[in-house]
Amino acid sequence: MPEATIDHIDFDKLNAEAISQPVVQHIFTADPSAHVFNGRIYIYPSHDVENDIPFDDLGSHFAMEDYHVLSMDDPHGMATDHGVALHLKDVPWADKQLWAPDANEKDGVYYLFFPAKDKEGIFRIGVARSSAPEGPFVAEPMPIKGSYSIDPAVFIDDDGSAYMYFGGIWGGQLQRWQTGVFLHEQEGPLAYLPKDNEPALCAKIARLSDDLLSFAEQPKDVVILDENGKPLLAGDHERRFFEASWLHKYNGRYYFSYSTGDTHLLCYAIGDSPYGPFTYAGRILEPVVGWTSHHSIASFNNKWYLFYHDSSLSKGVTHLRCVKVAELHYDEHGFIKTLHPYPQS
Ligand code: FUB
Repeated sequence: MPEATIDHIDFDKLNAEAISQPVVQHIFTADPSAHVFNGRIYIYPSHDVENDIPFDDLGSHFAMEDYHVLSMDDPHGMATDHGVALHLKDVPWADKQLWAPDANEKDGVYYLFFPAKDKEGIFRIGVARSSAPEGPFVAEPMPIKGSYSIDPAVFIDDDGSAYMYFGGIWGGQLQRWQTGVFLHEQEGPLAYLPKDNEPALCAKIARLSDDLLSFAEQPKDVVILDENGKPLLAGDHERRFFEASWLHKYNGRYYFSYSTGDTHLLCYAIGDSPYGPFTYAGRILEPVVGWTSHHSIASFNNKWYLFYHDSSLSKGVTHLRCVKVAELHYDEHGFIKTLHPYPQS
């Protein structure tokens, strides 16, 4: 990942023009997964930290060690920080890099789903449980069997079925799992990626077991089709999946949204089943300050909101981000109106 070029940005001007401001400013937060529990908005973000790890294209400098849960009684206000909800030292199988989490609730139990590198340097996805949405959470002793890569997002459909969407290319290692075993002979974030004229790698979906602690099936591809019904190609950098899966349901249809990574866009695709296929439908958010873009979408009091992040609070430091929220609007056909994070810039 190239370091953001920040010298040319007037941050006072940019912040004044931004469509939203950080929901907390005392810590750096990113990758917000938002849910409404008991009438309150809960945000499950990554907790970004300063460190001396050199910048690289694998994201090694994203060296997060714990999670804090934030909550808000109104999307336009500041958030409450509930403190440490889970720490790396309390996850028996994990070694480093607590990346983007998600959470959900079933039968009064709150589940935190999170990726981390295990002791062999392989990203796995773990689960932790709590009796309260803000935690503290107690981690299972082992990651989900058969899990890999990053960025879990758990969607529970109206019939109670729960699905995990996950995956991320480059530092998220998804490209290393194409044969079903972790490929490690070649080095670097671009090894094992398909060629530009080949189908893009897909996010994964797996239905979860009733207790939300394991996969109930082998993960399957989340296929995104173009306007001709063909899977997006790997060279289609402005539309293909990179990381940051999210699934929400709007007017009975399934909206799969994601980041395009190296082109810094949040995009979405629409389908008629949680498994897809999904047809590419457009952009949700134009690039923000910083390299990564990540999000969630939630409804509160009959309005829809995009929870996202940028690096404005740190004045452009890529791995020191801040969570923001902005209202989302749909047109009469169900298409999302693209947001411009700094409309005048
Ligand atoms: O926060 C670490 C990683 O950066 C996330 O897992 C990705 O989605 C990107 O936001």
